[in-house]
Parts: sequence; structure tokens; C-alpha cells
Amino acid sequence: MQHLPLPESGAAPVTVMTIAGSDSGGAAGLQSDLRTFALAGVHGTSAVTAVTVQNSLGVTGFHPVPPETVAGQIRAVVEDIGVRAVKTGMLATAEIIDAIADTTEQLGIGGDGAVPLLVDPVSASQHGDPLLTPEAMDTLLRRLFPRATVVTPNLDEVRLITGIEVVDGASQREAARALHALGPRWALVKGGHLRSAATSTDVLFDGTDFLEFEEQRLPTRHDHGAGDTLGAATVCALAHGYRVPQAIAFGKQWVTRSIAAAYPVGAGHGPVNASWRLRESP
Ligand code: PXL
Repeated sequence: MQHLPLPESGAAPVTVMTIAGSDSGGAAGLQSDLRTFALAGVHGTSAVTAVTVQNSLGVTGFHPVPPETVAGQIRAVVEDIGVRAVKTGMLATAEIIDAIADTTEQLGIGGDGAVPLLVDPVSASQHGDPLLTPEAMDTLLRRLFPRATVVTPNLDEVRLITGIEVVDGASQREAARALHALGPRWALVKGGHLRSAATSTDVLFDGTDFLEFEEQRLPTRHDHGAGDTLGAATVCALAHGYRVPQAIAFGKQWVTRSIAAAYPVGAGHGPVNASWRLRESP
């Protein structure tokens, strides 16, 4: 695959931000995002939304960060360091989402602003443990979807948001259309969880055209953090000025290689592993 340019030693790097929860197990959330940012050669910054209590077996609880502290982190980074693209992951509560919507709007992130905003509408962990209060999804759809450059739900999130059960390519395109109607510039329906399909195909829709991103389906139970890693790599490419389809293509290749390199840690689902990148030349 074509890699992103690496920063010159001593020169200012491209900077990105993840607005996400902490995974104590180091697989998903901001830990996975910062790992991919570093390995892709961009400077990663973060606004922590919640601290989860988590290992490879599941999430047993989380503690949200006060909304003004989330907003303060975003503002502190943008006003000093600056960011070229932003990603949201676990947002925990409606109050945190409102604070993020207000702050990103003021700072020109998402909407018609210059800084692309990728919104991954994370609602639950792989084990089904909630990462968002039930009423907060409405706030996320109302306040962040219309401002998103691209939204990247998995099939469980698609069902929750649109009521559509994706079972094949036709229903996947129907879901992409329903998501796009909620306001984002682009909607990506990730097909990784469609286990009946021979390949892993993601469908991207901009209101006119459907694009498909197809990769091999890899037989592993170590796939924790896959969705986050796809989004994180995509955001790195957006920060480098890629257009959305090219950025998704980069993210999809990056996560597929990271799933191929996934390893076991703990007794449950191990993390995807982006460190394959270290073995390749620039
Ligand atoms: O993969 C979604 C996700 C995002 N953020 C945090 C998580 C998870 C899944 O477990 O724990 C903090």
C-alpha cells in the first residue's frame, strides 16, 4: 500500500485529534487511535471523554469526564497546536456530546469548516457493554451527524440508528442512504460484522454514488479496536489532504493489515496490531 509521508526530523508534523474514551486494556479507544497516529507518522492529540474499566473480556464500567473538561481539552489543543483532522469515538453522555458539538462548531471543525470531522457513532463494546447512555444516541444524531464529514457505523450501530438489518449488499446500500439522509457529507457502512459475506466490504455514499471497499475477511478472534483503527488511519489520510474516498481506501487497507497482525493478550479478544508498519520502509 501507499504510505503517508513521514515527518522530517525536527520539522512540524501533521497533527490530528481523537475525542474518545480510554480503554485500560490498550486495545480500542484512544489507545488504539494514538498508536495508529504514531505509526502513520502524524502527531496525535486527544480529548478524553471517559475512562473505561476494561480488559480483553469486556467493559465493567466507565466514568465520564466533565463536559467542560472535554471542551477544554479540544480548545487547548486547537488554539496552540492546531489540528488538520478530528475523529470522535466513545462519547459516553449527551452532555459531553453537546459540549463537543458547541466547541467544534466554534473552532471550525466539521460542518463547512476547514477541518474534516470523522464521527464513529460508538454505542457499545464488542461484548455488548454500553459505551453511550441510551438517550445520548439521539443527541449524537441531532448534533454531530449534520456536522460530520463522514460517519462510520458498524452494523450494530446501523441497526440502532436506522432500524435496517444489513444482510447483503442491497440492504447495506439502503442503510448508507438512510444514514446520509441524517446529514453527514459521506456515510460509510462497515461490513466487517457481516460474517456471512466471503469478503469484508464497506460501502460509502455521498448522496449520489456508492463506492465499495473490499478486502479479504480474515479468520481471527483478535479484532478488538478494528473499527477505531480504521477511523484513526482514515483521519491521518484526511489530515494529509486526501479526499474522503481515498482516505477510506487507506484506512481500510491499514486496518486489514492490522487485523492480519493481531495478537492474543488476555483470555478474550486480543487487539488488532498496527505495528506491522514498523517492518516496512517509508
Ligand atoms: O471499539 C469501540 C470502542 C471505542 N472506545 C472505547 C472502547 C471501544 C470498544 O470496546 O472501549 C473506549
